[in-house]
Amino acid sequence: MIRRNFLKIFGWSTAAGFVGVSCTESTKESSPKIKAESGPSQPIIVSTWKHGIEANEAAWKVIQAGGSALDAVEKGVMVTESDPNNQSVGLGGLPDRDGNVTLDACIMNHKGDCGAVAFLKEIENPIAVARKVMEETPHVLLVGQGAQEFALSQGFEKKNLLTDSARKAWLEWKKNENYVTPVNVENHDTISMLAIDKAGNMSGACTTSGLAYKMHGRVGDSPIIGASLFVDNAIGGACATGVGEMVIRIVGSHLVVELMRQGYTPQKACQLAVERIIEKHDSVKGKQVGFLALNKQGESGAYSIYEGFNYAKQTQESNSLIDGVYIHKWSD
Ligand code: SD4
Repeated sequence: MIRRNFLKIFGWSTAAGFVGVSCTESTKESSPKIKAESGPSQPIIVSTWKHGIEANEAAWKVIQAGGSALDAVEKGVMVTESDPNNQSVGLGGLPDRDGNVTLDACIMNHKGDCGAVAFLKEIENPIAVARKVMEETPHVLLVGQGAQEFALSQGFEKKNLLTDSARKAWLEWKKNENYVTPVNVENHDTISMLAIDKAGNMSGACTTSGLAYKMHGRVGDSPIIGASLFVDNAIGGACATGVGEMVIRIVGSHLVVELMRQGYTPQKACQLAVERIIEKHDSVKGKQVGFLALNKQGESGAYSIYEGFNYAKQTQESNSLIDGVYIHKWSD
């Protein structure tokens, strides 16, 4: 109904080195010639970083109650967005160099529908706005003021997202103000989540406050479908975390899904995408990127440039943290 009104208002009738850590998940390679099949699978959720454990719990409840993967990923990552203690996502996110908290998010369902917001200010749950973009507009991506106006029109409320501790950290950074955005475990823990529901459908979501102390107006990979997130319900899904610029340059998550389509395991597909990044950059020194992938058979894998990347995996049996495989140690 809202969508119909929207279309009416706007007069549109149609929608437009070495491997340091071993990982037990899906390390075997399959022939790249064999196409992945979409078969019935058990519900499963994977999400980036330790905070994924809590997010998975919320998402799992949705799925256990018979909800869709789309509802699950949205509700799941909202937990992280609303956590004031998390300094990389939503409320409490570290600001840009001028002290503004600006948020990026995207969501994609099993039909390939997708929605995203970028450079969004003062809205606690950008993922929910991204879903509204997907469902209530003929567009995929809204940014900045337009995204905020849209959110307000949908009933979202403005809120100051700069917490005292994020402000303190920013003021501390300002003392030696120089445009370096260190990328380590402290400032790059975007949450990306992939889920398969009881019907066997997959959806994904990604949400972040972006790199800490970024330039005002900078947008990373997180709201870019294909870069931070891609889902193909016939094959599987992939998502990314780390330096967005490097992910965008290779359209990373789409690449991972296409590699799975060619028959690579999620683990190997993530590895090949990381290797592509390394190949395409003169240097990746000190810059982290990690990919996480889940195929329709419920196999998962993760791979990153540097050590430290992990993901939370929720199944019927457990919700546990799994170390990804990496190429470099931070001390390299
Ligand atoms: C960005 N990819 O804005 C995000 C930051 C991030 O894990 O992931 N961090 O570039």
